[in-house]
Amino acid sequence: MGTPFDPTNDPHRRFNPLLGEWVLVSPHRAKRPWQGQSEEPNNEQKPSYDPTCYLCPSNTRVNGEVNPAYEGTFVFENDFAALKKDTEQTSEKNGLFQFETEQGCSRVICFSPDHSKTLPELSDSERTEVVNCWKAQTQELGEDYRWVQVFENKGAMMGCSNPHPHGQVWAQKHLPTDPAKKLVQLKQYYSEHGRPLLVEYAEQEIAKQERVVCQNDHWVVVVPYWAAWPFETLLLPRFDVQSMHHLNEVQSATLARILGEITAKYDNLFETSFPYSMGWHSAPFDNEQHPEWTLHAHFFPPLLRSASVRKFMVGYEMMAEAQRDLTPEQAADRLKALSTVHYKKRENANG
Ligand code: H2U
Repeated sequence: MGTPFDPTNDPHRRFNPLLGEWVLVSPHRAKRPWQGQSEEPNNEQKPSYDPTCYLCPSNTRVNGEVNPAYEGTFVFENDFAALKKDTEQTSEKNGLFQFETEQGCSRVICFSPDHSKTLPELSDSERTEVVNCWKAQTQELGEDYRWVQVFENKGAMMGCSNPHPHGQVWAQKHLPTDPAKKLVQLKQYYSEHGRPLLVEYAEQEIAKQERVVCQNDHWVVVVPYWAAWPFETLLLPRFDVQSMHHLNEVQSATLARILGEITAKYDNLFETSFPYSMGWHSAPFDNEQHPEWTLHAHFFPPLLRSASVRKFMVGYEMMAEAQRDLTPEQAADRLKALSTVHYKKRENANG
């Protein structure tokens, strides 16, 4: 018989009810000595306009098209789109060999004409414009496609090809794999409990305050109990809403505010422009009611110990299941303690 179970020290598995998957938590590993590098704060200042950037206003893109002299957000069809709207509709199943064609579209969303800014460095009203753009894209594409995926890859570490502040939206006829798993899980919870899983989860996290990073009247950011990435967060509404385009003006403004807070905290964690992939899950557009669904966003950041030391999801994670070192509660404590004032603004204010 060993000593009694201590969740801050002993290996255990946590269940992710959104995907029906388990995560291995090995908190004792976070205590292992670290002799790797630690960096100086990154205060690199990019220019507001870069003549070589294909996303800056009035510049020419790879295919020769010229961007307008845009002043707010700007959306264009991806010149290297992963999905096409007029692919022939056909499918085949031949034993183990099965395919179906896919129809869709993919667009690039520039958040701002200012090349030097990222989401946390924009003003609340500029971020509200980004939210309004996400809403309009979701509504428009939801009329033609079952799934609308709004997302942002930030930083070279996440495969982002250009520092100009931008995200993407992809829309497609079929429900992709992860949202399809989520739909099954959320429907099952709703049929058993009569309330949406994520509405109940947000209420319980707010009551516990063990994993809450920041909150306002309408939104809450938590490191989910089942987080896989070291500083993964989940952004949840504190009201019942299924889709991005259903947000009213006030809810959009408070969303812009909390997005500024969580992304500033992220940048402040290692005093670097914090890489992540983030994305929104609105309910599927399939002409059905989705009372089980709650609009939400995931942030999946790769960093673990410093601006360059990342968590690799490799051997065990690829072969078995996700694994993390520090506990979600420890990650939440660190993020919660950080200022919501961006470190670059702080430096400027002091300097
Ligand atoms: P990422 O940085 O997240 O890769 O997004 C940039 C997207 O911009 C990428 O998908 C597109 C790329 O295909 N792009 C254009 O559509 N036109 C260009 O001139 C360059 C890049």
